[in-house]
Amino acid sequence: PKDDDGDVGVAVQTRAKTKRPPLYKVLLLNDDYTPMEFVVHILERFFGLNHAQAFEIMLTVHKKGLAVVGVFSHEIAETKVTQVMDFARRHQHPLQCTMEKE
Ligand code: NFA
Repeated sequence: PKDDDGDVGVAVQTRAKTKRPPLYKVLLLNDDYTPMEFVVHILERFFGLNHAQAFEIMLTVHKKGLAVVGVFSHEIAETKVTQVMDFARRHQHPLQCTMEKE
């Protein structure tokens, strides 16, 4: 014998999950040949760092082998990597820049 359980059956709209787009770390890698001043220039020019910040990150890359120089959307990260790689190649320096999902 069924009985009323008290559920009046109102359907509630569940909120669609708004996923934030993934972010990407842009990494700069050390090498033995690219001049320190050139790396500092790149960090100022393409990553909007002041001279002191740029010098500090350059030294971190030099000492640790790599450093994160910024975190961006996929499209912006890709643009930064391309800008750095093109600029380094044009000046015949072996500097490497890559990106990875955060
Ligand atoms: N290791 C390079 C040098 O001694 C400097 C460098 C720093 C290169 C950061 C690449 C990235 N000239």
